Amino acid sequence: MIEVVSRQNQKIAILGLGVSGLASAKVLRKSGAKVTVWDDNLASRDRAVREGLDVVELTETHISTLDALLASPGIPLTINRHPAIERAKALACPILNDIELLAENVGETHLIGITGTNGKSTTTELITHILEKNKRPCEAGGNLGRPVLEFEPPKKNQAYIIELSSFQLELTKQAAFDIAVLLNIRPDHIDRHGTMEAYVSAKMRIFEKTRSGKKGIAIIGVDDIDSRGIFDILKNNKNWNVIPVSVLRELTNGVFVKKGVILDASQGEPDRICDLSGFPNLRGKHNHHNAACAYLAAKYSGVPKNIIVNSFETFHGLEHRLELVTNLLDVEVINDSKATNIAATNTALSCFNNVYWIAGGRSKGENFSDLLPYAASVNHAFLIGEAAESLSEALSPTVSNTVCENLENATRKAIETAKKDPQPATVLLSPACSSFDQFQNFSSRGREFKRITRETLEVSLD
Ligand code: UMA
Ligand code: ADP
Repeated sequence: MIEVVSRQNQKIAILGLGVSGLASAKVLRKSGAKVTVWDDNLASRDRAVREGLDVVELTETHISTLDALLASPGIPLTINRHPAIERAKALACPILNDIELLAENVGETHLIGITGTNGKSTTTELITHILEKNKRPCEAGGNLGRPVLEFEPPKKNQAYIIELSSFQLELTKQAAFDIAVLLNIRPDHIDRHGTMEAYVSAKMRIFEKTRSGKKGIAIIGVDDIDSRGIFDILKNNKNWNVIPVSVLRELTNGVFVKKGVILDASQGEPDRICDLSGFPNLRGKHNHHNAACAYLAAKYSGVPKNIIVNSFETFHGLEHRLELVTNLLDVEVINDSKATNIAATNTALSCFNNVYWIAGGRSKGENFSDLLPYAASVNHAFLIGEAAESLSEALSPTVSNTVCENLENATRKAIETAKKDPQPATVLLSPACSSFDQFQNFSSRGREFKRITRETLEVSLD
């Protein structure tokens, strides 16, 4: 656990008692702050009372006594702004998050931040894997799932590798990352930020600060228009050494991937780093992009080239990201439950042929017709959740589809139909939507998909 000495004796209230809020409450209390907590959900408040936390409603009177209000990432700050945030702003009470507290308390510890619409978790895990292979003490977390204040205190040569969502970056103002990676920006979370511009400017906050007297390393994917725009703004900034990355074109001043080979032209003539095509868990252009960014983060963390390349080979893919569930009876089943936006699903649709596709859930306000250019591989779509009807409307008549009640029906139907297909087929769960209408999160949706798949296939094999 991190010791938050910077806030000793301060009065801090925590809003939201999910994993990050609870961790913050415990760490702050242990570090000598005077902590109160609040959650809009009664069961969460009851649990907090059982844990001995001081539950106090965030009234104007209470907020006016505080040194700071710590907001969990899920608390809306702009669109449908939470009333306690409104009150804190009106009373000029500082609003912060756990990333700021970490940065305040770990001195010069090597901090690598990773953001982007898609590929954050994969790249965070990949960088961690490479640094660990180089025997560097590493802690990985943030949006990845582990709250950053649960990290072990910094050891000698420590690296913290932090996945950062736009929700977290909205409140990240003082934290300075030695290496900041922006993978890509595609429409996502418009329901939270209101506009694409607001989402892009939250992402850009990763480059807000650098260490005093030291240039930061900014690694920026330049294959989409918004990231390219940020690259153009930052490239002449004297506080950053800015390195572009592309999988779509050759670069004279950055790192690019050509026919699966990473080439580093960031310091002159292209240096051939390695051929990624043989690495089973880094398949697809999107993973080549993640690997090229991870290569740079590792290079600037002092890892020799041969260790980086060996680590690519031994990297295990992540659960719920194009995860192969089974390959039986000429039907390959893929769990891509983490594809919660259109760009991620389009990546998945481009990787397979003859697809029986399961999609839907809660829309994030994107335009579903943006799926059409990538849907040529789809044989039939099985649509679920709140977004099923609007997905059906956007896909019809180009993509034949059926609105199903739930994941169970959709999966059974998709597998049964795929089995009857004389051609090899892929059943793909890649929802292009969040899971929150029917599941607790993308992991429970993915696990449920795998359970139903196994049950359905076992019955067929009997
Ligand atoms: N709550 C309120 N009022 C509200 C909203 C929420 O009281 O208006 C309460 C809920 O009742 C609940 C708690 O807040 O008890 C939940 O807090 P939270 O949503 O911030 O969730 P945590 O469990 O703290 O998890 C957060 C991140 N969640 C979100 O960003 C929504 C996790 O990212 C992250 O892994 C974790 O901190 C550790 O750092 C998840 C996520 O979905 C994976 N991220 C989004 C994404 O990847 O697309 C951004
Ligand atoms: P994040 O943490 O940003 O959500 P993940 O690594 O968990 O990213 O991957 C989420 C989804 O996006 C998966 O479906 C995965 O196949 C896809 N994906 C991964 N990397 C990329 C990328 N660079 N570009 C587009 N899609 C990607």
